[in-house]
Amino acid sequence: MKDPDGKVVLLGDMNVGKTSLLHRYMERRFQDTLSTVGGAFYLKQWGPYHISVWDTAGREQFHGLGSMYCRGAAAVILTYDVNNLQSLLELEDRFLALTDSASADCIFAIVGNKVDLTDECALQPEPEDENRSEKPITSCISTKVQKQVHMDDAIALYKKILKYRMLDEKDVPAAEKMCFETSAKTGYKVDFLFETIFEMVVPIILRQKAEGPPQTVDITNYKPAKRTRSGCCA
Ligand SMILES: Nc1nc2c(ncn2[C@@H]2O[C@H](COP(=O)(O)OP(=O)(O)O)[C@@H](O)[C@H]2O)c(=O)[nH]1
Ligand SMILES: [Mg+2]
Repeated sequence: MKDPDGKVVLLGDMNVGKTSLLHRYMERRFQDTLSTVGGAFYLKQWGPYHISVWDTAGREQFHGLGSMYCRGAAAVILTYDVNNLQSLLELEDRFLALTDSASADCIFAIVGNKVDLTDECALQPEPEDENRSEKPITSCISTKVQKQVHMDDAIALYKKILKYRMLDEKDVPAAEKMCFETSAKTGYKVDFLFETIFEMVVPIILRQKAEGPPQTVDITNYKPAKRTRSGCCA
């Protein structure tokens, strides 16, 4: 298998819909019961590049695996459930620190999923032919359950992330562009989310390639030094 050129990681609490979002995008469907076994990834061909998109199980921090998943990541998708305020708070409290190992120029997206439960307009997937990237964020009138988390809360979190990463607002994509509301169930804005991220990841891949492989130790061909009789290494 070809090595991926870049890496995107989905992080967020259990049950926010990470696996469903990825499944919707890659498999084009929604399945009510999907289990996440450890961390799984899909390989997405994007132009000439292969981008690995990692799903995580949501409890990685307890096993110290979260930062491993994020190592070298070109983009991190922080996912919450729009009907669960706690799931947004957890992103800052538990998941943000896991992104320390991501690429220095890693881009961040904040995604509020399950918007089909609150917004009438999210009951339909987006029409295919729309010029999606030109569309401003519009919030539609809720006729259903009252949303617990609003776009403003996500935008505030995005600004905290910039502070945490010591980034200047003028050097990164605008908060309004990087906060999304999706429904894995109906497909609402799911393609838009992933395609926006993949577009943004390409320049990071190019930069990573130009700089060469990261400074890591390759242990696949490592042979331990032979021990001499005296116990010293040869
Ligand atoms: N209504 C609705 N339910 C969703 C949506 N996305 C996921 N779910 C449901 O939420 C639960 C958790 O989804 P899952 O993808 O396993 O979440 P994960 O733990 O973050 O991977 C499942 O019962 C899904 O069917 C969505 O967009 N809308
Ligand atoms: Mg999952």
